[in-house]
Amino acid sequence: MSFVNFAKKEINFKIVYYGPALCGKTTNLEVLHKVMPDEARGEMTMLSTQQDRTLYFDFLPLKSNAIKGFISRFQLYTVPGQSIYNETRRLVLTSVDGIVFVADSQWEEMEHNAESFENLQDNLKGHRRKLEDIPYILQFNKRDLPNIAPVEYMDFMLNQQEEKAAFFESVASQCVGVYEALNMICKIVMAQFIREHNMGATTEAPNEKDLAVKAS
Ligand SMILES: Nc1nc2c(ncn2[C@@H]2O[C@H](COP(=O)(O)OP(=O)(O)OP(=O)(O)O)[C@@H](O)[C@H]2O)c(=O)[nH]1
Ligand SMILES: [Mg+2]
Repeated sequence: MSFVNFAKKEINFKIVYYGPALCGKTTNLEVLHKVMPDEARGEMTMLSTQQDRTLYFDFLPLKSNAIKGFISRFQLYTVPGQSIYNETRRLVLTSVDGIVFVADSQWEEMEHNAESFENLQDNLKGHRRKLEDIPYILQFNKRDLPNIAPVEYMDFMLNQQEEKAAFFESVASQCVGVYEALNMICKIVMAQFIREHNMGATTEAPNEKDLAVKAS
């Protein structure tokens, strides 16, 4: 859950990139780390196997001034997608404030996407939480590949909650759609924070200037 340090005027938000194995979660954080200016980003931490598969999680801290009078720190995490690491995935979801569900757009991955989405909901239950109570968005990745499902199909497959989530198309390896997805989840997470803390209209949606991202 978001952590506020009133003395330091800091708010910490935890965002988790979730999704099936090899869908591009780590790539999202890597490209964000590349495009963020030094003053907005911290060190990226990765713990991976020799094949670059995430073993525990990847971590990228970002800083923004989007809530006036406060420094907002967004802690971006990924989970390991391989099915054997479910306990780790469950742990990484502890106190999550917002989720980017990254789906692989290739037809042959549709089943894995659906399984991972269900796995996300199961793991949240382990924390006595429900997906519909947590800000989340969908990111349909690998749109550059030839054998991909139409977005309408993916939306139909994954977006059946009563309150539909926003979705984004992306090519994470080329930094296409990555920033837009991050911007949206930050915006929704902060809006929820402001509602819950009765802070009134102290903020506007974070935009590229707020997050101090330079166009790459
Ligand atoms: N063509 C294409 N390849 C991509 C895209 N995004 C990521 N990849 C590639 O997909 C592979 C897996 O990407 P990762 O980011 O490591 O995937 P992951 O979801 O972190 O995988 P796990 O850590 O095993 O769960 C890498 O070779 C990436 O370069 C994309 O949009 N298009
Ligand atoms: Mg990874």
